[in-house]
Amino acid sequence: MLIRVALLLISLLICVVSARAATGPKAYCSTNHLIVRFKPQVASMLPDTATTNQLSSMLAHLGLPRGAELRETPLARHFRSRPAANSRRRHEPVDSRHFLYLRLPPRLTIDECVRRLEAHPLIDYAEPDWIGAAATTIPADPNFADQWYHQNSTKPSASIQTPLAWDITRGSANVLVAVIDSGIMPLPEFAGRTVPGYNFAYDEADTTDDNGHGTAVASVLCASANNGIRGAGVDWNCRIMPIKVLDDWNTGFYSWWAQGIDFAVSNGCKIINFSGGGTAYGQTVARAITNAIAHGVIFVTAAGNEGGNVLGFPGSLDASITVGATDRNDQRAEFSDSGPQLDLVAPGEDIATLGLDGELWFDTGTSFSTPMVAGVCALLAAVRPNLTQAEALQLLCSGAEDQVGGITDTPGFDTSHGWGRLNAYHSLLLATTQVDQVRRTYNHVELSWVSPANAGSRQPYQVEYKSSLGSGWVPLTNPSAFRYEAGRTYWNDDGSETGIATSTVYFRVKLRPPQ
Ligand SMILES: [Ca+2]
Ligand SMILES: [Ca+2]
Ligand SMILES: [Ca+2]
Repeated sequence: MLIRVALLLISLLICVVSARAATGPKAYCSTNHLIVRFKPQVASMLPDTATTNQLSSMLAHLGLPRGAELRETPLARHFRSRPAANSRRRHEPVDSRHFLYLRLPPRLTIDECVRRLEAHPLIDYAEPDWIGAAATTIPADPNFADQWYHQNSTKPSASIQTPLAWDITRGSANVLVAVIDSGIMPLPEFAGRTVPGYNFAYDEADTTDDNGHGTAVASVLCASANNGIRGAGVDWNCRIMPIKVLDDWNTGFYSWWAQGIDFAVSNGCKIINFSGGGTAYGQTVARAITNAIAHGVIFVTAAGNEGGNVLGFPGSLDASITVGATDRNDQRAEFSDSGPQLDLVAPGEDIATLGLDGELWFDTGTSFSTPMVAGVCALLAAVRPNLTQAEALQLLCSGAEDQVGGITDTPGFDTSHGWGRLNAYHSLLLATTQVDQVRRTYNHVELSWVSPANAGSRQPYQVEYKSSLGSGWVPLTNPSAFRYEAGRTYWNDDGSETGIATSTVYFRVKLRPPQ
C-alpha cells in the first residue's frame, strides 16, 4: 500500500513538471554567474581580514578551476554599511545568511558547476540566476475614460466597490507599500508619498522608471485622489517605496527580485506588490518571500498572462497571494493564467494607468489586477496594522464575489477564479467586524453586526464563547444559529450550546476560512 502511494506521488510530480515545461516561454538564466549560499559553519572558518580576502578564502574551499570569483550582493553591502553590533572582530565576517554571486570559471557549464557545488559539504545550495519579466503589458491608445473598476457604467456589479470601501478608510500614511518593479516616475500623483528605495537592476540609488511598467502599476495602487490630476488609486494615503528590479526591457534576474524583497522587509514595508513572474522555480526568491511573510509582510503577485493552466513564478507559490484578471463584464480575462495556487481575481483589462510623463493609458494584464489587491491590503492594514498574510488572504477571499464569472466560476474555489473577484468594500467590512447589537433574555441571546451583502452565501463568520475570562474560547459550530439579512448578520442561541441561562458568557465573532 505504501509503495503504491509513493508511486502515485511520483507520477503526479512528473505530470506537474512536464506540464510546466510544455507551456509558457522558455526559461533563461545568466550564463556567466550563478547564485550560491554557504552553510552557516563557514563563518567560523573566515579570517579576520577584509571582505575580499574572506571571499577568496571561501572560494578556495570550493576547489573550483581558476577564474571563478565570489561576490557579495549590493544588498549585503547595504547591510554591511550599517554599524556592526558589539563585534570583537576588526572585520565583519561575510554574512552567510545571504546568498553570494559566483562568477563561473571558463569551460565550466552552469549545470556542471551547480552539480559540483551541491555535492560540497560547505554549500547549502547553488542554483542558476533565472531571468523573468513583468507580466506582459498590452497598452492601448491614450484616453480620458472612467476607471471602470472603481465605478462601472457597463456592469456596476463588476467593480471592486472602492467608493464604499473609502467610506471606511482611504488608507494611512503609517502603511508603507513596496512597489517592486521597473521603478516609479516622480509624478504629481505620487507627490509627498514616496520614500527612497533602491535600484537593484543597476545597483544605484536612483529608482526612476525607464520602462513605464512600475509607474503604471503604482498609479493603480496608490495614485493620490482629490488633487485635480488624473484618477484615484485604490489607496490614497499609504507611503510608497519604489524598488527597481526590472530593467528598461522589463526583465530582471531573480537575484535582483530576492534582494528587492529583502530590502523591502528590512526597511519596514508592510505590503509588497510584485507584478512580475518567470517560468522557472527559484529558491532564492522563494526563501525571500517566506522570510517576508514570517516578518508580517503581505506579499501580492500576478498570476501571469500566458492564458494557460500553469501560474507564473512566484505566483505559483502557495505562500504568495496570487491574482488573476477579469474584464468590464466580470468575466475572467482569457490571458489570465489559472492553477490551484490562484487566490482571487481582480479587474485587469483596459485599466486606466499613468505613463512616464503622467499621460493616461489603458493597460491590460494581471500586472494591473495585482496592485488592486495590494491596494486593498494597504487599506486593510490601515484598519488592522498587525494584519498577517494569512489574515489578509482570509479577508480578501471571504469578501470576494463567487459565481459571477460564467460557467467556469463554479461554487467556491475554482482554479480559474480562485475564491472569486475582489470586492474592496466586503473585505473592509469583514476586517472591521464589530458586534453592535446584543439582545438578551433569561435564556436567549442574539448578537448582530454589519456584514457584506454576500455573507449569506459565503458564511464567513464563526462565533466563539467562554464562560470565564481565564478559560479558552470554544467555537460554536451550529450553522443554523446564523441568520443573514441585507447588510447585517444575526446569531442566536437559546442556551442549548452555551448554557447562558445559568452563567455569564463572553462571546466573540471571528472569520473562518472561506468555504
Ligand atoms: Ca489623482
Ligand atoms: Ca496563495
Ligand atoms: Ca468560484
